[in-house]
Amino acid sequence: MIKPLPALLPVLLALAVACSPSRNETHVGTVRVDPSDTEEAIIEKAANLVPTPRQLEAMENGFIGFLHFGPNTFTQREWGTGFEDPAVFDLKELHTDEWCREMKEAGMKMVILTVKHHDGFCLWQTRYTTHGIMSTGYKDGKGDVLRELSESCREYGLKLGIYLSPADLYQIESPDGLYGNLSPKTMRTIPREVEGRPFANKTTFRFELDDYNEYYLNQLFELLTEYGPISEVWLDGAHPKRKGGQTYDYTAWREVIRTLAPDATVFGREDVRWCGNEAGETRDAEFNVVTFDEDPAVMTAFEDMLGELGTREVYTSHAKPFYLHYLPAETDVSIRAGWFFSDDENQGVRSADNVFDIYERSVGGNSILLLNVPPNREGRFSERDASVLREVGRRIRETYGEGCGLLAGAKGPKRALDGCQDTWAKADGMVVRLREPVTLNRIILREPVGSVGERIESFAVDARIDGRWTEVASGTNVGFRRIVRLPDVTTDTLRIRILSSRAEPLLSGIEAYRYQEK
Ligand code: OTN
Repeated sequence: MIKPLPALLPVLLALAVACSPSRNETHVGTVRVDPSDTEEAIIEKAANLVPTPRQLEAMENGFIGFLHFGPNTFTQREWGTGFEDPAVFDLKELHTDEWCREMKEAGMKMVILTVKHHDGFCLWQTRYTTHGIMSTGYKDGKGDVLRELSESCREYGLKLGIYLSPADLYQIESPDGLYGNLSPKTMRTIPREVEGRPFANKTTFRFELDDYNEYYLNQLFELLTEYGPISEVWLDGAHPKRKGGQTYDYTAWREVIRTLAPDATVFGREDVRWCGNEAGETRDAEFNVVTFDEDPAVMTAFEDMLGELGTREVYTSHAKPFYLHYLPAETDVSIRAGWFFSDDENQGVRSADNVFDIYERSVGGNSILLLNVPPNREGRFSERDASVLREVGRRIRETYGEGCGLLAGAKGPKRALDGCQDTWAKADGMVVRLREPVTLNRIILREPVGSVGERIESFAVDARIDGRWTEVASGTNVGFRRIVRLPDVTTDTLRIRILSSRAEPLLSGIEAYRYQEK
C-alpha cells in the first residue's frame, strides 16, 4: 500500500536572474527547409519551432480519457462487422456522471467518445442514418449517449472529444451503403437539410463531394454544432476494409472542423500524431518537431509515423526541400486487454503500477496520455477499472499535487506556472538551492516550448551530497515536460547540466517531488 505523502517538497529555484535571452526567429507550427539551408540552418529552424495554441493546450491537458462503447460492448468483439443488428446494443442504463467523476478523479482533463467506431453504428441522434442508437430500445430509440456525456462533462469540468471513424463497415457492407459506392463528385451543401430537423447553427458549406464524404461532413456538422465545445476530433487511421477506391476529402473536413471548432485538435492529421503503438510504449526521446515532404497545412493523407522521429540524423539526411512541423504524440493505450469491454472474469486489466508507470513515461516524456476505459454493458465502469483509476489519480495527486508546483519558498525567481511558457532561464549550470536537505526521487523539467522551442537533447542532474557534486540522474530530451525518475536522494542543492542541445538551452520550470511506494 502507498502511504500518504508529505506535502510537496519545497525547493528553491535559483532562477535569480530569470533572464530572457534574445529570441531567434520563431515559427509557429511549420517551417519550410529550403535546398539552400545548411545543416546548421536546419537545426536552428527546428530549435525555434513552436506549437500552435491548440497544440500547446493539448500538451497542457496531458492526461485524457478514451471511451470505446458500442455494439462491440455487447457482442464481445473488438472489431464489429457492420452487419450487426442495432438491437444488439441492448443498453438499459447509462451512467455518464460516474464515468466523468472517475476520470476527473484520475486527473484527466478531457474524454473522447467513439461516437462511431469502424462498424458504423452511431451513438448520437444523427439525421443521416438509422444505423445507431435511434434503432435500439434505449429510451425507446430517443437516447443519445453523446448528449448525456456532454452534459456530464459540463458538470464535472471535463473537455469533450469525439472519435468519428473515417472507416465505416455498415456503409461499406449495406447494399445502399455510401462508402465506396462510386458516386460522382458533385457540388453539395453541408449540412444537407432534413425535414423536421432544422439546425440552430445556420453556417453552411459548399463542396464538390461524393456520397460518403458528404455523409461524413453532415455528421461532423451535427457533432460540432449540437453538443457544446468539442476539443478534439479523433481520426483513426485504421482500415478494416476498403471499397471502391474510396478516398477521404480531408481538405473539406479540415475546413468544416476549423470553422465550427477552431480550438479542436485533430488527431491523426496535422495537430496530434499517433505515438506508433497501442501498448503504452514510449520513445526514450520523443521529439515533437517532425518532418514532412509536403506542407502539412495542405496535405490530405497522413501516414502513420513510426520509428525514429525528430532527431538531427533524420533532419539532416532528409531530401530537401521538406517541412519541419510541430506534432505532439498521443500515447493511446487501453486499461483493458482490448479497446471494448468484454467481460470481467477473463479480460485483463492493467495494474495501477503499470498505468502510473505509463503516465510518468508519456505525460513525463513530452507526449499526451490517452487512456481508454471502456464502459460495460450496464453503462458503468467496471469496479476493477475504476479502482485502478482511483489509485492512479491518488498517486498523481499525492506525488505531483495540483498545478506546476514550482517550489514554494523560492527566493527571487518568478514562479513558472504550469503551462506558462513566458519565463525561462539558462538551463546549463542552473543551481537549485533547497531550504533544507530533503529526500526526493522525481524531478520535473520543462522547456519554454510555447515561446522558444524544443532544444535540449540530453542532460544530467547533480546533487550535492556530503559537500560533493554527484550525478544522480540523466536523460534525453525535455520538451514540454520531462519527469525524471531517480532513486531516493537526500540533498540541499541540485545542479542541471545540459550535455547536448540544438540552440541555447533554456528551462521554464524545475520541480522536485518524492513518490512513495509504501
Ligand atoms: O489493425 N489495426 O488497424 C491496428 C492494429 C494495431 C495497432 C494499430 C492499428 S490501427 C492504428 O490505430 C491507431 C490508433 O491506435 C491510429 O489510428 C493509426 O492511424 C492506425 O493505423
